[in-house]
Amino acid sequence: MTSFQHSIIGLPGSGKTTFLAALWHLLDANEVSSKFVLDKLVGDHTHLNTIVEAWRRCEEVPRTSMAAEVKVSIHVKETASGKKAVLHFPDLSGESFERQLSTRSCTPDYVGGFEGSGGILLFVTADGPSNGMTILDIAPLVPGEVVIEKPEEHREWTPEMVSTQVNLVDLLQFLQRLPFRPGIRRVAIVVSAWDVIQTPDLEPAYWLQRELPLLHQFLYSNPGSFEFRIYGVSAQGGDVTSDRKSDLVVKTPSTRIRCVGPETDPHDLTSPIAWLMSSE
Ligand SMILES: Nc1nc2c(ncn2[C@@H]2O[C@H](COP(=O)(O)OP(=O)(O)OP(=O)(O)O)[C@@H](O)[C@H]2O)c(=O)[nH]1
Ligand SMILES: [Mg+2]
Repeated sequence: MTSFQHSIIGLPGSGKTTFLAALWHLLDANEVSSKFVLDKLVGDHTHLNTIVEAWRRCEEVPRTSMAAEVKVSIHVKETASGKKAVLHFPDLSGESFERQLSTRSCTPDYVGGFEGSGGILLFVTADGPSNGMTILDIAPLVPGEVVIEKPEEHREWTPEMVSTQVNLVDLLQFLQRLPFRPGIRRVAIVVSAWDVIQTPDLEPAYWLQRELPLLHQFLYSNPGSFEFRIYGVSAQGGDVTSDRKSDLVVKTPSTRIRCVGPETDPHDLTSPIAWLMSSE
């Protein structure tokens, strides 16, 4: 049986925990076709069971604090071949990544997470302001003169001062230097909250190029370090804090999930993970 240590990267609120909750339900419930299914229940699933309960009730999963970070392990079986594997994922807090960015350091455990044979799930939410706008982009839209504020007094640098894509590129650049082992890593970009996208049939790859061009260009121009694919994922199925919730709770839970991207069935959240593990 092969063991895959996958890594998850994502700033606060990028949809990491909701994805794990939906994945746990999908694997356990067998309601829709997926590339792999749950093989057996081994180990401690307290965290997965806690988050999946909220997910099944169409409630927001609790945000992950640094104190609540855990690793989960799932024994799965490939649907087509019957091959068995153990998948390990950390559920890290977005705050840990912010800390890594501002202190320029990370834990040995984090480094170890990138040593194994798995790949990386990198999360970014579609449910946020468009990134990368500068005052020059906005200027023509604002009537009157744009007043450029005077420089403020010195403030300590924080990751919120720069755009999401700059932070994500920085997090990926960490992996290109020691102590991380060199080599080509697979990265599945998961654009979460894909349900907020108004344009039907929008390609996740096009979304990435339009919304996060720096991240796209970085991945594209570093084939010696990263091989990437892009998926649009709605792990919740919609905004559970809105009126949509009443429509969502009556659905068969796994059919709320949407996954758009290469080689995937419409509800199959396992597709990005299967690609991380495949040899093609
Ligand atoms: N509309 C919509 N919202 C989503 C979806 N998935 C997650 N969200 C929302 O995104 C927010 C953050 O989700 P989390 O899964 O907690 O994000 P996280 O990356 O684990 O955040 P931290 O634990 O703070 O690092 C929550 O308000 C979720 O309800 C989705 O598929 N659709
Ligand atoms: Mg979380």
